[in-house]
Amino acid sequence: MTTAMTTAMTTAMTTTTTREPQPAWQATACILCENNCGLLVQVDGRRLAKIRGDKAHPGSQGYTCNKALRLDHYQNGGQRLTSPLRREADGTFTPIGWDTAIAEIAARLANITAEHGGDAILFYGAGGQGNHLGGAYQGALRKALGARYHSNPLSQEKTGEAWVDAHLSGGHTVGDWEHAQVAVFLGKNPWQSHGVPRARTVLQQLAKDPDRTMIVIDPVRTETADLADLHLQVRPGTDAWCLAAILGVLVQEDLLATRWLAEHTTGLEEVAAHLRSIDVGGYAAACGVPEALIRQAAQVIASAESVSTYEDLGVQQSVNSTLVSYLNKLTWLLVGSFGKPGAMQRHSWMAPLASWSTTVRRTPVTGAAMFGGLVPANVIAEEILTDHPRRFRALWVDSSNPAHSLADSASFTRAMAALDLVVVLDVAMTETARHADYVLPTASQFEKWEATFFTTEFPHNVFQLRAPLLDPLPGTLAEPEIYSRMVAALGARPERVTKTLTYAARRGRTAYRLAAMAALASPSVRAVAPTVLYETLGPTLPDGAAAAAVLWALTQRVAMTHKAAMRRAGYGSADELFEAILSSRSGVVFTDETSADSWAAVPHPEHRIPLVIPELLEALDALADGPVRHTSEEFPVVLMAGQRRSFSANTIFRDSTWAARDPEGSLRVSPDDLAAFGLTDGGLARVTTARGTAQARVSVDPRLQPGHAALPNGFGLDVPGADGMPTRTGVAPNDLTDAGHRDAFAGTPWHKHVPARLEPADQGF
Ligand SMILES: Nc1nc2c(c(=O)[nH]1)N[C@H]1C(S)=C(S)[C@@H](COP(=O)(O)OP(=O)(O)OC[C@H]3O[C@@H](n4cnc5c(=O)[nH]c(N)nc54)[C@H](O)[C@@H]3O)O[C@H]1N2
Ligand SMILES: Nc1nc2c(c(=O)[nH]1)N[C@H]1C(S)=C(S)[C@@H](COP(=O)(O)OP(=O)(O)OC[C@H]3O[C@@H](n4cnc5c(=O)[nH]c(N)nc54)[C@H](O)[C@@H]3O)O[C@H]1N2
Ligand code: SF4
Ligand SMILES: [Mo]
Repeated sequence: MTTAMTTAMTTAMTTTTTREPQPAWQATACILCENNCGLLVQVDGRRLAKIRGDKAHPGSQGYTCNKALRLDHYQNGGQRLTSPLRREADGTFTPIGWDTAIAEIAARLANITAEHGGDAILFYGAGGQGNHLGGAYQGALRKALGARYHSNPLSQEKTGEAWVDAHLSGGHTVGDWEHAQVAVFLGKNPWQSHGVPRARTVLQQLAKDPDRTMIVIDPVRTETADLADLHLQVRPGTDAWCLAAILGVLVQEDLLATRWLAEHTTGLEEVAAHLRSIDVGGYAAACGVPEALIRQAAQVIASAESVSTYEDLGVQQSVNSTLVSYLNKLTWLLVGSFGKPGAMQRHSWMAPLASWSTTVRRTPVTGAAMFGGLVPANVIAEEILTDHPRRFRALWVDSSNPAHSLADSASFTRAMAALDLVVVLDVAMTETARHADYVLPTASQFEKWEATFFTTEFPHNVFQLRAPLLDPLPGTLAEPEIYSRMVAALGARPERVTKTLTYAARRGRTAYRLAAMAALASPSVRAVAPTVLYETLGPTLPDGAAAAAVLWALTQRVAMTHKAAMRRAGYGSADELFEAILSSRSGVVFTDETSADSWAAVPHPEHRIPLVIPELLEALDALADGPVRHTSEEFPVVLMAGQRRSFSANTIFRDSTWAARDPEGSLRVSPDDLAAFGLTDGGLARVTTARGTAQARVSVDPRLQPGHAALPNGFGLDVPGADGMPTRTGVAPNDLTDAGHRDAFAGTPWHKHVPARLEPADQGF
């Protein structure tokens, strides 16, 4: 052994023995999309120093995509708020104490309800992609104020689908991706946006398996389309014709699951009558897909043992979106692909994310239908910018950035200015917070107990309660505490019951359950139940997990509504499930479901699915002479304002350096359009729509068809630079969109279909 080697070994040994103990790997989850992949994180000081997938997470099983590894840019990259702020008459913000903030806001809200009623207060948001636990407490504040109007980003995407589902199977449906023989992605690019758990692995498995088929309906040759067996490359906005043609083939070529339909559905004859006359060739031409390919897709779907479909923003934020949801669901219903392995399924919830009802309330001013129980995001500004006596007077925003994410940011900002009171709960000074009267700084999602209610997996539905990785930043509070203080300040805390339940909680869960059931018989207690649980059961929960108190009630609900599935998952009672959630850091399978559960959930007589939705059959007929194009000579290009990419994540990252590639979020154009509009790859373009104009970096993308261009979502944030002045990176997509461009039924936006003009931008722009 040489001296050098001995020295090296001694050094190595010394380093090993004196090395600081490695920080522990702590379990949490990614907060960037609905899959919430389980993560293990090593914290160094206040930094999320090392991040990897958590193999013990029952849903993601160690999987992550590239984005999760950048989460320190969320925790430490943005301009965190550390004090409540009040806007003064001159527009500047004054830091104020929490007690002052809560008292002043409560007094102003009480004045508004006294003068105009609780319906004058609109609540927007209550959780983003990673944080829904706080939202579970917001209901208590809404009820304390008698506020019945609320909304969130689902009203920009899923409400049309929710209404269709409410008619058909009665609730949210999801694909059984691991088992589906045919998987259809409609306006959905899971390679980039996920949605399907462990998406890239599942897509690759589908692509490799010769017995399974993947069909992608997308105008763009996406990464998902690269893996597909059949790519129906529709012209943007023409999916209704494409799906109607597929359905036409199913009926006209006798490809229906006739016996299954007779047994499990009603209304087949009426629906078939509308499909029998469809001019398949004509509709194929309208959507730009070869007729032979449409016929082949129909054959594949009809002969499959099981079909699962996923429709997302490519159709839900485009023309005819509610009709397209209906036609999509008819494709799997008419071939009998519901409630069997590999097919579409109903599923359990820890807490439902919306209401699935065919009885629809309307908004107070414009009378817009509130599918899913939500005020359509696209009408909010109109509901405010009017002298109508029932207009909204106050807006409460939590975990959302509507001044950036709703169509036509300029009109939304004007609407905010017209209100008597705007309160924003956020971790950072956002485009929305900037226009608030009060900004309340919250602890980040890694500084508090958190969870999401994106429990949409079948057959193994997963719920994870995340423990904090770090202490809250001084000056911040978690949302459950803010809601609890607000309810108390409004005088809505039931003092006597709170005392009784505090005492019962100390005596154990059984005593607590009995006392809580008695107390909840009173409507005024029930109204603020979440904050009562937080204040009474909360303090008895281990490790400061008071925010988990609401889960006690939710697990009781699971035990009532999904008892058998909960038992199959290994929990004999609600309390057993609650304890498992509290002690498991990587999440639990809370229900193990079967296709029989799917059928049991169908709420109609004999669990038969009624196929007829009269309004939508009328809309189907209207396609025969409906407008196929919405572009014009002035605005010849269809701009997709908000494409999901490998470095886009809504507006969760405010630090533009998080993106390892394309930090400006370029405007993608087809090679033909590059030439046609005189643009240069890497140069600047001016994008103009009827609503606004913006300048973007051009990147040529052969995946796009001519006449179709794309900007990413989440860009164009106004973040203070080194000099304190706001600097903007990339284009804010909703400077270009029009709130009036929305679905006739659901009011959902046409973000993916914005007629635009592209020109070279000179340096002086
Ligand atoms: N990387 C990343 N992932 C995300 C997010 C993110 O910001 N970044 N956000 C999350 C959120 S909030 C959501 S809701 C999901 C959304 O996930 P997706 O819906 O998958 O995302 P998009 O890229 O908006 O649109 C999907 C596809 O629609 C296609 N499309 C555009 N126009 C049309 C059309 O007329 N017809 C059809 N059939 N397709 C069309 C586009 O080419 C695109 O491939 O992603 C989630 N995941
Ligand atoms: N043009 C166009 N517009 C779109 C879309 C599009 O494709 N094109 N997509 C739409 C879709 S699908 C969606 S989902 C929306 C998303 O848009 P938004 O609803 O605005 O959601 P995010 O951008 O995710 O913003 C989340 C906010 O929560 C804050 N936050 C983070 N952590 C916490 C926390 O712990 N507590 C609190 N209180 N706040 C926190 C963040 O700072 C951020 O301000 O955008 C919609 N708007
Ligand atoms: S798929 Fe990616 S962005 Fe979505 S939760 Fe998992 S790691 Fe995060
Ligand atoms: Mo979304």
